[in-house]
Amino acid sequence: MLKYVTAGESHGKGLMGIIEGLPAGVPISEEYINGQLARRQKGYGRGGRMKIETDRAEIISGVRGGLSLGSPLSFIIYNRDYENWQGIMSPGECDRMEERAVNRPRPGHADLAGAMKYNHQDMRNILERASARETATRVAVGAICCQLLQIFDIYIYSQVLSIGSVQAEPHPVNAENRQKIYEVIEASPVRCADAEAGAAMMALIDQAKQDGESLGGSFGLGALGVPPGLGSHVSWDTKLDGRIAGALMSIPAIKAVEIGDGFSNSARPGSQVHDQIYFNNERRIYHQSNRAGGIEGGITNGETVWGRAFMKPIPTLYKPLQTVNTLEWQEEKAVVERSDICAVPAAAVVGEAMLAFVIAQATLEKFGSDHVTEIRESWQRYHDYLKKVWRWE
Ligand code: EPS
Repeated sequence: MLKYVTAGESHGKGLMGIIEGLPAGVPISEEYINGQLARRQKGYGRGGRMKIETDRAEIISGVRGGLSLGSPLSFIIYNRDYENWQGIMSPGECDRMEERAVNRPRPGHADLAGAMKYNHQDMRNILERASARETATRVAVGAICCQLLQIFDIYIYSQVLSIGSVQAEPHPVNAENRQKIYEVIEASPVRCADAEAGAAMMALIDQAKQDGESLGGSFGLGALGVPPGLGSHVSWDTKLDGRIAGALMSIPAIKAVEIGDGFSNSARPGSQVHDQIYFNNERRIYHQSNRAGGIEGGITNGETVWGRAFMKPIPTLYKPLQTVNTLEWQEEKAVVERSDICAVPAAAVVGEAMLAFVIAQATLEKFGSDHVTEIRESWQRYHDYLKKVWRWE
């Protein structure tokens, strides 16, 4: 079973991750991981922290000579900003703790609910771990999963589809155009394939900044090259759509997830929703459409797995909202922490990582073994079987 755990506070020494269950023989490159971390740091509307950090994952264990060993893979990402938080976030003596104590919880953040649950008077003890800074570790984990998936020609993509009220048309991504669209998206400061919508998104972010506001939005994402048969219909927790939705929903500020045309399908009659099945000698068995998002009954059906995640606006507002000072017990304005105006483009990169993790986990469930060579053999056997028995290409 592929699993991972992360640790680290936003302004502590650093962030760490441990991945267990990665087979031996996967080519792992720190440079590739760091390239993905750099993608997460970008995006129009991000705050001052990204100017301080240059996130780099240092692999501590589980890799030798560029190949995974089959043992737990661990890494550390140091927080450069920790230097400025000595005595506030130190594990030992903290003589400056009061300077950055938080007792005016931000509506929408974990501050108040977390403080109640863990009985922390200083809400910094909650926000430091609730911070989306933790998503740097997820991107590193996802990058490692992508390096496994690339062996099987499975590729993950994402694109920003809305920021605030500005919507963009989704650009269909397939094996042929994926590289070209990737370049367009990477060149866009908001990771949007539609240049006109992208410009409007940036103008909206500028406006939000002026108004002391924050903005949410949505991104589409998908996995190309996924074979039929990942996930399972047999139990609630084996269904792949549920697992993907859960993984995406666990990203800070994501409050809704759609698989395929999930939302609009609910308003259409069945004849306009379900992807009909065809057969001819050239294309063999296939679907003409993919409104299901590549998953039927919780099992991948061989089409692109795709969906969309929706992010609420970041809870830190420079024009703060009404809250309660829990030391003085009076109504006041919420604390203003340095933050982003909009982090949807970064969240899209995190979404890719979570999708990569779930697809890698399901791939290993179906074909898993201790070494990549064995997994490849099992993968090939299964594809030969699909071709012969089910006429699937
Ligand atoms: C983030 C680091 C944080 C925030 C942001 C994401 O750094 P700092 O708090 O030092 O500015 O910029 O976190 C949030 C938006 C949040 O709500 O916690 C990062 O590395 O992505």
